[in-house]
Amino acid sequence: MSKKHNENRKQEQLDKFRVDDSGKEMSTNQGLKVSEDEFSLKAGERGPTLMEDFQFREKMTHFDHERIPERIVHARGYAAHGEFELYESMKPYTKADFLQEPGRKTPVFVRFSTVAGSKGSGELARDVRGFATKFYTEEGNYDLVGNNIPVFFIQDAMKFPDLIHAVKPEPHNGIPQAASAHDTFWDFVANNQETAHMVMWQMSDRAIPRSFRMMEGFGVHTFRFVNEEGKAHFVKFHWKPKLGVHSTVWDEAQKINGKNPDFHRADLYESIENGDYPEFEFGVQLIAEEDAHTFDFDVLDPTKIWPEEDVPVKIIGKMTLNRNVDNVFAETEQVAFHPGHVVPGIDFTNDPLLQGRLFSYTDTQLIRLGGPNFHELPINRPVCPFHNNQRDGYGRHTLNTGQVSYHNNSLANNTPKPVAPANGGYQHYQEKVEGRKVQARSESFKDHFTQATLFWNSMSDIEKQHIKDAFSFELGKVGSEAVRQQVVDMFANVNLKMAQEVAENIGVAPPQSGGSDVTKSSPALSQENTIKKAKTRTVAILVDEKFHSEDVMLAVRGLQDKGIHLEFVGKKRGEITSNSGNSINADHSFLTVDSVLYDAVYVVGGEDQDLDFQQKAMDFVKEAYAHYKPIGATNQGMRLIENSAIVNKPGVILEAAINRFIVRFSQAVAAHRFWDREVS
Ligand code: HDD
Repeated sequence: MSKKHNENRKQEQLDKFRVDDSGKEMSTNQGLKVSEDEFSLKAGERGPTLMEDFQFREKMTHFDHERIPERIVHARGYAAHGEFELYESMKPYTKADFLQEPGRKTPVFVRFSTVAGSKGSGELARDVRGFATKFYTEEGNYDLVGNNIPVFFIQDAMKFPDLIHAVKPEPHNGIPQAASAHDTFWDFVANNQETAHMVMWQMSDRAIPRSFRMMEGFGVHTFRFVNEEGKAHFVKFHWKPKLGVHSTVWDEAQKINGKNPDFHRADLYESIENGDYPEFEFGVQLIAEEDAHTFDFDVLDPTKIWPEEDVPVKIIGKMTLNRNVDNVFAETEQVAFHPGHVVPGIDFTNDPLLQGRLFSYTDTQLIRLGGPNFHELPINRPVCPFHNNQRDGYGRHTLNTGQVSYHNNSLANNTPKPVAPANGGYQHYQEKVEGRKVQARSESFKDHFTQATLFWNSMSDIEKQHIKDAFSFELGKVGSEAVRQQVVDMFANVNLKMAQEVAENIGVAPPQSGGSDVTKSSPALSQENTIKKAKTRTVAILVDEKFHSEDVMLAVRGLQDKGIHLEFVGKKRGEITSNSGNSINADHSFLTVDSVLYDAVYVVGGEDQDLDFQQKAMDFVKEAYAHYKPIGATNQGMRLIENSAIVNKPGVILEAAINRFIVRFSQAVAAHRFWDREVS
């Protein structure tokens, strides 16, 4: 399928580096034409390989060095290009150039990731998702390096290595991969109680998203907007997916990891190839600096949200991802994000987690990308010019000409020269700072449970059930009884009944005291209140010999008109013949796909449907039913469902009239899941 090009400045820049090798003559890296690429140079056909075989040495040496260290966190990721368009000027709040004129477009590159797993791990791990955006602005790169959860586990970067050591596979046996369900993670949680709020999110459906396209993104920290007059506002950043926020269920997520560990990247890649460009609106929450002390939390504390009902999210723009990468290593693997990549008008705060990040990200790129010139890699280059006196180092590309590489100088007329703030030079916000040098936690950072309970209170019944199930699963895998006990005792401070129910499931004493008197809730936190659409959902159509051609084609057209993506699944891949003699091509067989890979199932069957089809189709349907997914049937498919226990259950649509079927089934697909089903 042809790629739709996003003709923007970043793409024009990347075009200069794109190379198409197809149809070309083969050569060595020195440009020497190659005549033989299958056999090394030997002393006689059965003799030893010769040292002088430069071609073999070049090929093998390159191969031997083709891996770089994976990211210490967020190793498993996938990325795409796109553009950001501003709806509303932020001029009153920030002088950032890309946020001034409505309609202004800025190229972006976004990398989504899981946190704990290695580069090859399954994508449906119960985990936080990274959501890192590089804006290639005219004033330099601005990186918003966020997550799909708006708070963090810890308050001070000093603890980051401890947190990550605890969640990664345990050092003595390297187990488990991409999972938090083990002793060291929960031991860390119980002994670092500022984790409470984030752990509630991590145990919620947010940690098992349906798609990267259906997650929110958050800058997490409080940042500063600074306007032309030098006035500052505290700001939090939000990405809101136009398709709403949707998740899988845990049993499904675990099975997807086996059936298709690339589920999330494939979903992103294919959506973009199909022209179903993922869209996220960009929102800001703003608090004037002088109002920062009017809240019952410290705005610098990264374990706190600003409830949207108290501080509304102002939507100011939209990001559209419209181009897949050409080369995953060159772009996705080599992209280097950094919260310290800012532009004039955007500044930091004293959030101690953010402050530490400002050190860590450059440091990690030095080992990962092999030296200080990673900004020259095509994906990392700003689209505006850059000049300074930094030179040399591994892999330097630029040929800086001239005699001078220092400042101040007179030989080059004292250039490159610093730029005054009025002309776009970055100037740090002149915050007045005074205090004693201490290693301590601020008193205002010591409430760890109020917002954890706010989150719990905001959940629907089914979301609460999922949280309890998640705790029970995760802690159920913890060997140490003492750790299990400490964790439920800790979470009794969030909700006593929740902790007691979990305790019952994991074989420890239900806590007798605790509880919370927080009654506040924030409806914006519940996924039940999100946008629901059928558009871009995938449906498996189960079809067998002698299916009713006219009805099926009508249904297919109707569902496709609603933006639903359909795939035919049969007993075998290839041709299936209809009752009128024409045929369709099954995209998949029951062997190659599974109901967990689809949003919904539509059973058509066929006049000649045999026992084998009936059994396999019903297995498919039953699993979809157990995961609360919409199920539809027409024609012979109805007979199958009518004879089963799921007939007349919520979200199970049997409808002979195809036009009515299209309406009812597409509404069911939009609903995402039917939680009011009894599932054993
Ligand atoms: Fe981080 C990568 C997000 C705290 C240190 N982080 C990384 C990525 C994301 C985040 C999305 C992947 C970027 C990519 O796709 O290449 N990190 C966060 C958020 C945090 C956070 C939202 C809290 C609000 N991180 C955090 C702390 C530290 C780090 C406190 C260390 C002090 N993070 C890193 C890192 C990584 C990284 C080790 C690994 C690879 C990289 O930077 O480029 O430096």
